Amino acid sequence: MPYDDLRSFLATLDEQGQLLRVTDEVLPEPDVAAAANAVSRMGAAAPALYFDNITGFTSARIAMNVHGSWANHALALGLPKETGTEEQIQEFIRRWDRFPVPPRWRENPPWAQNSLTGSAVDIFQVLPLVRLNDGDGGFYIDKAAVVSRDPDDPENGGKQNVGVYRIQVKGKARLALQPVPMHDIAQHLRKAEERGEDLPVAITIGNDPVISIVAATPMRYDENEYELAGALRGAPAPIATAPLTGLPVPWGSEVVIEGVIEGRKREIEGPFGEFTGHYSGGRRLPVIRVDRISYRTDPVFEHLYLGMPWTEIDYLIAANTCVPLYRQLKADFPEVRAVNAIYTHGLVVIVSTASRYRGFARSVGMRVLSTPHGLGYAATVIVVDADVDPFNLPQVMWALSTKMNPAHDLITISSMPVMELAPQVDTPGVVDKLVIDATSPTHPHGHGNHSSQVRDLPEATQWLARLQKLAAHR
Ligand SMILES: [Mn+2]
Repeated sequence: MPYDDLRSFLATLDEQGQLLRVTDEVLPEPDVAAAANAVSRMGAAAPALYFDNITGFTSARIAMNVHGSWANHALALGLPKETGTEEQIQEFIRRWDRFPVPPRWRENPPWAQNSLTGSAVDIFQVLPLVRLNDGDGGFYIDKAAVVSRDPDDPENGGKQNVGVYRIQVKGKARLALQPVPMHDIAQHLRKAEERGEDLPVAITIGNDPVISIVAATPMRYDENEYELAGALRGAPAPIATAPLTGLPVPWGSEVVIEGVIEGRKREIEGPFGEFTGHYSGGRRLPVIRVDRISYRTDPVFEHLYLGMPWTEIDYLIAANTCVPLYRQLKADFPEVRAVNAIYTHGLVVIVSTASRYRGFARSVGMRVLSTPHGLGYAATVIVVDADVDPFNLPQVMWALSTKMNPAHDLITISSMPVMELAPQVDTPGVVDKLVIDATSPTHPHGHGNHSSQVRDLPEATQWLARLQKLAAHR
């Protein structure tokens, strides 16, 4: 059964042994972030954390690491918590086939219980903010879904956007937001600024678990995130109208912050420890004026720790990065078997494909670079044969070890776009991209000696099933 809000999902995590309640009194800093950092070192079945006894706060509730393991990611999709990584990605691909499933409007959202408007707006009254990494320049909200419309086509539901962007708290009613130029909200803001307008936004915090997944999915500009949520949930996503901006927001959110990104204004934001595992410095970024906050009584502040992999963010942006890339490649190249973009949001992408003729594999690799996500992220693409599982890193290393000849198989393309946060570049936003062709050369070719590859024995498939049966009945 799909989750309509965060609380029902937390209850399931609890039942499944995937929620750890920290009931001892803890300091807001560094305890909350340090615990979330530590829980991400507990591996692929790590639990979520729930704090409700925080020094200096009377009724603060903070949930961390809600998506921070493959077990929790599986439960968010309504799968058994033991479901393996590739199986989850396969299921994600199958469910995407149901896209689009239109959302359903629902009355009486829980966040309508309380509100602050005008001069009473005070983010600090609603959210128990804590800093995450010790070099951060302030308080961040980094797991909110930000809703906005295309100012040139406001009625077009496809061009609406629901996305996760990092947000720094600058004051009681003031935020800064990072719109990476490759992301949809950057297009909305550019259009608003060309019109000399502000861009209305609704920032929703403490969402049902599928909203967080779709908000972090690199969908095409005109694809509606709620319609993907419906496909993933197997039921329409419940939404409601935000009272001030009229924007469609998740029905079940804990907190809805409304206001505008102020057109043509920039202020210093940062530093912030990012998903790359490195800090971004201070940069001039857009700012938000907050005009209204609606919130559920005693809201649960859902927060996300990120740092050196793997942390919650790596689980949140793993499957949902692979699947759109896979679908977009598959549309042009049916020979593509699988796409692994689970490492650091696909800064490295591994594609396995069959080849039709010489140069085919490298062409598939080049196509990765011009997909919507590839433009801002894929900096290195490794292409492997169809019989290499891109999720099986020992097999990928075997392909690199034996198939790749640097004289023929490295293609560098200079001065390509990448998001400014990529730490490896000389100039922010510009990178030389690399496609590594680690496939067996296809005829006609003049190099290598790959005619005698050892294959699994034909009987091995039967034996695998037999051994698995034996192992299951130990
Ligand atoms: Mn979008």
